[in-house]
Amino acid sequence: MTVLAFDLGASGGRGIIGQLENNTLKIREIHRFSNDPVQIGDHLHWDILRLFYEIKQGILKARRLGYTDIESLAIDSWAVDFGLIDKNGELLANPYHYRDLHTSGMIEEIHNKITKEEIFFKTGIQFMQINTIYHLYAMKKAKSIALKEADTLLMIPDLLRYFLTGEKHSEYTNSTTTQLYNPTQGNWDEDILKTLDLPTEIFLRPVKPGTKVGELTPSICNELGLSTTIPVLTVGEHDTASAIAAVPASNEEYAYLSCGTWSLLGTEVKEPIINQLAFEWNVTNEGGVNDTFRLLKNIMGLWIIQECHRTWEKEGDPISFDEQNELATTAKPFRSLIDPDDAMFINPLHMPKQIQNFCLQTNQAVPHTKAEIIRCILDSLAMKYRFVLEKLESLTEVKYNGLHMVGGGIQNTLLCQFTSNAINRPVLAGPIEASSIGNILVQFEGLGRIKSLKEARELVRGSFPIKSYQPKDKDVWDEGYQTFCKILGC
Ligand code: LFR
Repeated sequence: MTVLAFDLGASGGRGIIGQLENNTLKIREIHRFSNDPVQIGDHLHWDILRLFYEIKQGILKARRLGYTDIESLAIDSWAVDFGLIDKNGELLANPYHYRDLHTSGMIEEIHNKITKEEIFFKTGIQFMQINTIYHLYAMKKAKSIALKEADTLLMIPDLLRYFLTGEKHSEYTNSTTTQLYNPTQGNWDEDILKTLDLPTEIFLRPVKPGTKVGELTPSICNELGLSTTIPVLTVGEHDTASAIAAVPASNEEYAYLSCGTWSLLGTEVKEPIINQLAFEWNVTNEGGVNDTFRLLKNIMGLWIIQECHRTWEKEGDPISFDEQNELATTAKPFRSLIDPDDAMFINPLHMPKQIQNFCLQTNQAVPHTKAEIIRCILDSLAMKYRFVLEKLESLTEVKYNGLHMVGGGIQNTLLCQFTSNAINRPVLAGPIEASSIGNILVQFEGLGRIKSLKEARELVRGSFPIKSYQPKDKDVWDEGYQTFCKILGC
């Protein structure tokens, strides 16, 4: 059985062939491409046509490599972003990037009309400036023509799927990230939409992962030289939902950290946890595959390091990712710490300077060298992981005996070790390509080859290497954590 998965991340995408052979899952990357957001005037956009082009290139490559028996394909991507379609079926405008700053101040504005409590108790979703709700509201305020003319809202994978199949559907896991979906009602929350004077008719009732929702149109088959079409399925189209489906946990109660541009730390629950504490700690309950919920928290993640790299490269003084970790081990631990989730790190012009600003404002030693800066970021991320893990444990009343780390970020072995030290528990790292694997597994499920998440995870355990890290230097890390908590004011 052969399927094709496209996994789009904020900085790059890939096309991966998944095959089930003798109870082992084999994956092969056949296409990789960068994802380069484009600033036009005051706004930051995704280059959606380029992404569509790359998906078609991926299908073409699959054919050229001799995969003529692909039984289905599916797309997952980052969450919250969307395109608007007019009544003639045309895309009205280039989708905004979630880091576009037109959402600044929108959290406060919206909550003059509807309280934060009300939104949280209806949606169970954490407050983040990047959420769809704030983009739509910013567009409304700016009298956006696209919003006025919109007939249908499609999230990024919905939109690309629409380009491939001509069929419009909203996928469930991704819909939940908008902060406009009500899990109790099982549909979009009309009260919130109406209170904010946002159109209700542009939303389609969400479809669960693993559903066949179309096939490549005859004209695409023609363009790509395919003699037969390929069915297109929904999967956990939010990349994090796909990543969590591929966590190789062997018991039901486990904690995970999906590690990439963002760090998503959480656990899987059967029902959303929507209560006063969850609200105060700003955790989220995103929809997962197989009727699970992802109780988690977004942590700014490797974005901060990626941005430092980009800045140093621009300044003509780049360092490699390997060099970075060598340097970080030479720097003094916990000399300066940041809260990675401070809004000042969402999209600053100069990330290293922004880190220095944070340290200045919090009366700490200011990191100057690259070694000091990288060390500060890694220490702070690991500490924030501990902070969030402990909060989640209070909410679920479960003590997790370790942490599964998945995603590209686990190639940063120093971060994995620091995480294990900070939480003083073992870390099990793998697989790296979790989102693509989860995408593939849910396709297998949709095609009837896998029956449950349990079976899917057994397959992951039997097919991919998992590296284990044991905690070290407990006392030193405990002391560092006290300092971190003082800086966070917790
Ligand atoms: C990770 C991710 C997060 C989401 C963020 C923005 O790639 O999908 O889960 O909060 O990107 O969409």
